[in-house]
Amino acid sequence: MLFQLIKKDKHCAARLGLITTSRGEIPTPIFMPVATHGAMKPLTPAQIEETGARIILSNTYHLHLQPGEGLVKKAGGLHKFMSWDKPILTDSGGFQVFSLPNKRITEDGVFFKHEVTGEEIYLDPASATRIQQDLGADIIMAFDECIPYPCDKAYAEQSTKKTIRWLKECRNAMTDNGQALFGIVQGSVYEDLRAMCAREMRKLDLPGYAIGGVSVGEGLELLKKVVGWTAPHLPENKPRYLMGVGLPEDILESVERGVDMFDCVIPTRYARSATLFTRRGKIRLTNKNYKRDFFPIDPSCDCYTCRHFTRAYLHHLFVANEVLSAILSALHNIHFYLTMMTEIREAIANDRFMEYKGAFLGEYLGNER
Ligand code: PRF
Ligand code: ZN
Repeated sequence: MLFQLIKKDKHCAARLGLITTSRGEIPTPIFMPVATHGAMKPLTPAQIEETGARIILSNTYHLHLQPGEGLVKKAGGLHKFMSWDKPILTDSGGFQVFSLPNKRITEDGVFFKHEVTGEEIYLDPASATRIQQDLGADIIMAFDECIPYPCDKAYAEQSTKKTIRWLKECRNAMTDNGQALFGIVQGSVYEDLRAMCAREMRKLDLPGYAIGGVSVGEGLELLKKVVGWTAPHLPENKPRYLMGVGLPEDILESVERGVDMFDCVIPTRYARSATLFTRRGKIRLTNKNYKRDFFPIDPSCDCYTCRHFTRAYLHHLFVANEVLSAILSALHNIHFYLTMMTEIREAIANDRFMEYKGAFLGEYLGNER
């Protein structure tokens, strides 16, 4: 994996870049749709491609529990198993395991119970890395502790030091087969811990770095601060990935502060509950106002859904509980996110990111406020 920093916007820290992998190129800033179990509820890989997705995210935790990395490896790796030949990034399980109610965290790893069988399972830096190698991901995330919010400084400090130590164990567990390991900066909402963690991790000279432990209930103002404290300490010539973020406004604020990669379940999850993104804000399609609305979801959108269907038809599909409601809505929402990312890249190329952000948010939030 290779990252080229193409240019920086003259008026903020936004960056235009290009990631090159053996499975294709990824222009940055980029949004990665989420296929947790190796499937993007409810789209086929052909439909995912049609949204313009260049890279998707999948999860170690879920695939380890079901069907198990051994089976995926036997099937020829995750790309072949799910029939997606573009890049895949896998998250390490560090986030999923730490959000479970019954877990036991030690200095070396985490014990937890299988959701269905109740069997005790253990994950640590070495096993999380090996699982991701077996899955065959192009980008592998380090096993970290995602610190909950709020968190006192003493806990945050010892946890962050452990995550740094775990990163070294992940790197030592890597065998060379062309996969790229990204470190994950933690440090909760403490500026000095974020800086310390970033400085320690960059010494390892990894192919990329993530900012973890955000979007855990701290709110947009703190998220902006944490990104602003962390990004400047990361190497300029490596991609920066903000994990699990977020809403369009979160992404715009973070691009402005120098983030290159994002992932979030929001576009697909919202699609299933009838919430669709438009340039003028979110709309809730089950609302009876849409029963006789014969306009597309977003008249300015050129996705398959908007080219062929009306709000009234989607309203009907949701009321009738048809599977097609989720498909058409997910196609539109992911297309909405990826179109925003394309426009972000064009804006940075022309040193106009701040104008773009202002215009986008003016229109988008204007109707929600
Ligand atoms: N660590 C990992 N995955 C994550 C996070 C993290 O901190 C987050 C936090 N928003 C989302 N996904 N490994
Ligand atoms: Zn559309």
